Amino acid sequence: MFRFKTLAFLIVVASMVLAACAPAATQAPAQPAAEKPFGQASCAPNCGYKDMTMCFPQLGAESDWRTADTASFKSEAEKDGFKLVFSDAQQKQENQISAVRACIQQGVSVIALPPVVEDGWDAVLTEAKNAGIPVIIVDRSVSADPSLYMSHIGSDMVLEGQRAAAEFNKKFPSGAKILELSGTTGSGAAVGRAKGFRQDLNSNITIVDSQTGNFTRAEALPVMQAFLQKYKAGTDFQGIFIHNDDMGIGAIEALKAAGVKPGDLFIVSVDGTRGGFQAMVDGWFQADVECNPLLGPQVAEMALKIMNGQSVDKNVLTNETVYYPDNAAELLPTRQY
Ligand code: GZL
Repeated sequence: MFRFKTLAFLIVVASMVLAACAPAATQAPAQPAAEKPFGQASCAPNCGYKDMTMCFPQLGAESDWRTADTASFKSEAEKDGFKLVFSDAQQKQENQISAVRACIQQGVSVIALPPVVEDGWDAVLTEAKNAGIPVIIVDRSVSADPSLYMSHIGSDMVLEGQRAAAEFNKKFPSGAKILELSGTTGSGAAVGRAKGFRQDLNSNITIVDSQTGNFTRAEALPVMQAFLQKYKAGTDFQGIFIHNDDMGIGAIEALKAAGVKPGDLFIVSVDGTRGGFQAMVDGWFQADVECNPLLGPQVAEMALKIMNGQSVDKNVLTNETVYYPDNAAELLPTRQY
């Protein structure tokens, strides 16, 4: 009996020793560290604006709209206390791309890119992504794959074009012939506005001719002069769709020189700048479709969220309206741009 008990004891001890030495076959494999959200900074989740360096390779200074947009970013940086790496590309994409590359080298926290045209951004956006730098597309849109940037914040340009078309449809129920002064060729603003305008314009309203004025007063003046050489105001065309107020102001100079009077033509512009409001007060514009340039605060807020690892919406569109001459004089003093 004693020997049996001794044997049983030895078997229990041996199995305990073996169990303790056996590999932990049932332990779950070590979990990989959780991927941190793209663009999250080392100061997350407590990053403040003092930790942020925002690259803002502005496309140019071609219009009052653009001037207000730039001021919106500079004043926001001043107010919040973040560093703004600003440059002016003079409406040249190659300059914007060089500025983005310089910011990548600098290792900025975020790039806020207002693209002058829609195409040609895939390579540099891929470089930014590979460098771990988040990009927010600001104002106009890009055709690049959305996986290459965090978000787009700006206007619905197609809707702006549709709103302009609605004004012509209302004015000319029996039809009309009109001209178009379009914005920068290939820009998201000009492409979208032209698309929306044509989508909704009634079929009995004909666009007799369309030329670009590159969103500037200086370039719109000769285009309007050439139009007036070719077409008789009132007879060959009864209205003009103009993609921004600055080109509208350039066009007015040519119309005045040709003896056209305020109200002779039905003109719809876009932006809603002070210059556009003045043109409505003076009777030249019969409507001005709003396009808001004051994007600095929204972009700064989104950039900080990204630095703190928070998720952001892929596309943030500005709520906008249409302004009319009937209250333009009253609103003009209140306009911020
Ligand atoms: C629109 C913006 C356009 C404005 C123009 O969001 O990109 O560019 O309508 C500006 O005034 O030049």
